Amino acid sequence: NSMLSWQRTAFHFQPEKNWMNDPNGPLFYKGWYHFFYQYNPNAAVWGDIVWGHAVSKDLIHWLHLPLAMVADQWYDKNGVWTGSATILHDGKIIMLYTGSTAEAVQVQNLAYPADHSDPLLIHWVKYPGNPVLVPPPGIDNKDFRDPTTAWLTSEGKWRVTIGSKINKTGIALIYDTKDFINYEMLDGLLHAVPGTGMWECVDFFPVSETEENGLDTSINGPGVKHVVKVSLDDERHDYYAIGTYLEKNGTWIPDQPEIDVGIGIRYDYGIFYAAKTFYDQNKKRRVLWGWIGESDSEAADTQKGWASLQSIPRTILFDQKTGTNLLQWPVEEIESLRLKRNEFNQVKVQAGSVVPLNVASATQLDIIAEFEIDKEALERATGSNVTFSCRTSGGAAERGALGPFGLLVLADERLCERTPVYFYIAKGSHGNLNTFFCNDQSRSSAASDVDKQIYGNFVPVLKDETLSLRILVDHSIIESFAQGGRTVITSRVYPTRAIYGAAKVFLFNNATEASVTASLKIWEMNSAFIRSYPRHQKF
Ligand code: DQQ
Repeated sequence: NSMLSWQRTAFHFQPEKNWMNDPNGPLFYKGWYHFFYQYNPNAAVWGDIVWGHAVSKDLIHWLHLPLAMVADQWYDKNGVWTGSATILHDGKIIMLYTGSTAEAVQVQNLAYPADHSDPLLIHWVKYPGNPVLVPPPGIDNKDFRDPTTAWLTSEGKWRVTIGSKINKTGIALIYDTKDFINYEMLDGLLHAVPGTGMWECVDFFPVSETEENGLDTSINGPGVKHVVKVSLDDERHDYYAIGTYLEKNGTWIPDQPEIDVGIGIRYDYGIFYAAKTFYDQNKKRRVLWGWIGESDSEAADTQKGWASLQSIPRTILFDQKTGTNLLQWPVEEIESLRLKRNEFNQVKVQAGSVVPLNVASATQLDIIAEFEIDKEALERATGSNVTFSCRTSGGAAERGALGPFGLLVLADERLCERTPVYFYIAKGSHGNLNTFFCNDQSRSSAASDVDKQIYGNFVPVLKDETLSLRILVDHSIIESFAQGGRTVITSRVYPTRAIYGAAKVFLFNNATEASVTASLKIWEMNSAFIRSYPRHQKF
């Protein structure tokens, strides 16, 4: 529908029409990045789920391919649900995915490419003996889904984990297999956290404590930590924790019990769910994909004829400086879309002011910004015991001595619509500084039937670090990264005026005391080619 067509993005992955959700089975094979996804071919709402498929040379430009798998067997009649890829020693690929059976029982199924010599992996075969796993005793038929990529044990077996729950405790079951057909369930669990509910889309992967590259999923040993990520069905957020994997009994323990899976750190403090990583052997990095839904009404989605995006793929690294969190950063290939560069150096933004930035077109941007806050004001500010929270604050309108300050993106000339992406520094009663990173959607749109929450969280800032921001703006999405990707927020916003050539970008400082000095690079971004598959071809 042309009425809402400005909400369509220019460089984010999305199907041509209808509904998309979780990323599935991402992998690199014979020169191509493959991306599969939960897809409803019939409507812009969830249902009739099959696997969509697309390929890319660079994770940015995509070619849509025919559906990889449809719901054509009793063991996936109610949906070809989420799954993961494993690349075997001989280079062959296997897919494990959840089927919702004709009776709506969740089972695990095996599939593989029909022709490994086809770099596009167009045809997929389901193993005739499916399902390969059914819910074990004590597990509800509807709580057994989303197998991970398999990794090797020291004995040379493959190991996978599958999310579930017992009462209100989220759990990750563990299985060993030699052939992906026969499985042995381990007595223990990879992990369990009371009160977190059903664990969807569990992810499990190693990160290096010393190197700047990613690790193959089977890597273990000194200098390696392991991450567990779960998607909380009740809350619809992705949480991760860093810890130690004990390979012998297949368990994992968090470094810090108070920041355990499901109760600690989120990948993203905005809208971002069912994420999945893969090891990219092409560039020796671990790449994260995440599903970004809509936050407008279902009626609007039906009117648009599409719903959901995928995040710009993010490289994931262990933050060696803090030792307590991951770093997420848009893959470097996104920089190939940068067109005109606008530079602004040492712009002084006084307390209580807004500074327009002269950028010709501000609907497709890549922004890098650094902020220095006036040192005297920092020292002068009185500390207090009051705890700040982005979500429950008054947003960018709530003034403190040392914030908020940052950018207004997808703003119209008169600032009727704008989305502030900002820092807020709160001084504690002991003089300690707590820095928060927030997105305020409350004035993002003149439309009333869209979500206008204030998002955000604490961001770690080490001594003598400047505050830094990266923001990707693409029509109806804002992905923002603070301090090199320690804290990330994705917002979906639906401006009605700040669209196409009418969209602008501003600096703002709503602090009462501190002035800030900002230096920015702002690139206007090209659109990516996301092409449809030639229709005349029959498969
Ligand atoms: N989406 C899939 C499930 C998964 C959920 C169904 C997470 O396999 O648990 O579309 O969004």
